[in-house]
Amino acid sequence: MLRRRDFLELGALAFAAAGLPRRALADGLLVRVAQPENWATPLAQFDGLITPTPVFFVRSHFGAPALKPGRVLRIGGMVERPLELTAADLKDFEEVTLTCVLQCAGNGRSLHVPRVPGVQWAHGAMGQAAWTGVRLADVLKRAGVRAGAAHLHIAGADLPPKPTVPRYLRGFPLERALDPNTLIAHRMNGEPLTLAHGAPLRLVVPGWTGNHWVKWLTDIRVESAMAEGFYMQTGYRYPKQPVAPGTAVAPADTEPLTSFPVKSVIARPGDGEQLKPGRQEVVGVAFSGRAPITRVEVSTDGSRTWRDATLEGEAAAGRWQVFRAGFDAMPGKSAIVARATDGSGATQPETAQWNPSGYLWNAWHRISIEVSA
Ligand SMILES: Nc1nc2c(c(=O)[nH]1)N[C@H]1C(S)=C(S)[C@@H](COP(=O)(O)O)O[C@H]1N2
Ligand SMILES: [Mo]
Repeated sequence: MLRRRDFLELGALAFAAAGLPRRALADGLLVRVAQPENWATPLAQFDGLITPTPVFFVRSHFGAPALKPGRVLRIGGMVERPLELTAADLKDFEEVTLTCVLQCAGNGRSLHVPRVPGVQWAHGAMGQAAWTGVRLADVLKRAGVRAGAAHLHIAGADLPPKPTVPRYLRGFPLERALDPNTLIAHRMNGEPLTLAHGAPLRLVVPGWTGNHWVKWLTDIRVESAMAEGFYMQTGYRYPKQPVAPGTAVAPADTEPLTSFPVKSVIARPGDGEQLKPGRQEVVGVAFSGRAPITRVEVSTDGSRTWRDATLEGEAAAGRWQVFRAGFDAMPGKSAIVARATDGSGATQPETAQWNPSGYLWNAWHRISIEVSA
């Protein structure tokens, strides 16, 4: 028999399922913008190889469309055999599971100096998950890409609040689509994709910024020319040459974003944390969209001296590893800093390269601690 309390809880669940109250859906996440969903993962979660789905950041321009498990994805344009696929049809292709980082291009935006407009992310617009789906290359092979094709034009089911606002339409070169790591995914961390993360089908583009990972997929068209529209010609572009902080950059001097650079983030201790003297540990994650991580250095004296951290997990471009460094905490205040290096020889810079949209922030992560006497 149901007690009155259980009954009330069931009632609350029913409201949550109907989308009310929305706040409940963001439990465990930091709400940057409530609606549309722009919810960040707390730093303390970045101490493992997998970010649990309930605390995995959500970024959306217009909010999720209706949940439609049977939604059709059309593959068309310059192909011999246009296809219509649902999530159930993916069983006709080889299944692939990849563990890799999803990071928003704007992750760290709020840390750029001078500040730039846009969602004010700190560190929480990233996560690592195991993504399951099929290779986009296999689907395109079945469709038969015609000669002269060079770009994909990609759309999802989400629509802007009014017709004068441009839709979220993206694209990337065919070459990237044919990379065996580019997936059409339907599962995340072993469960069906949630609506917030793109159900029923989304793209997984390891090593490249989140804007390429289109959710709620409806259309993939193969074309000869690059896709157009606001999110190709204005958004998600980066200066071709480094610019001085605060400088305006003409569109002709920008190019589309692709991969994200080397980065590490400290999960523990937390910034401002009070610690006991004695043996303590710095833990975090390090990754690069461009090459495997080769080294993470940690300083516990504000970057005067550095020592190598140990690495856990598999090394690969676009995949994060956990780093750990033990240290003897001495009474007083100090700063802990981490910096990673990848296999291309790139090391995290002390100061990130400023750019007008605040993309790709990857400066040394520096936190303060206070050790009691
Ligand atoms: N259809 C659609 N796909 C989208 C977006 C969107 O607004 N609409 N946002 C993109 C951006 S900018 C990012 S960072 C990722 C975030 O994925 P997540 O919400 O699963 O973390 O989704 C991408 N895919
Ligand atoms: Mo993003």
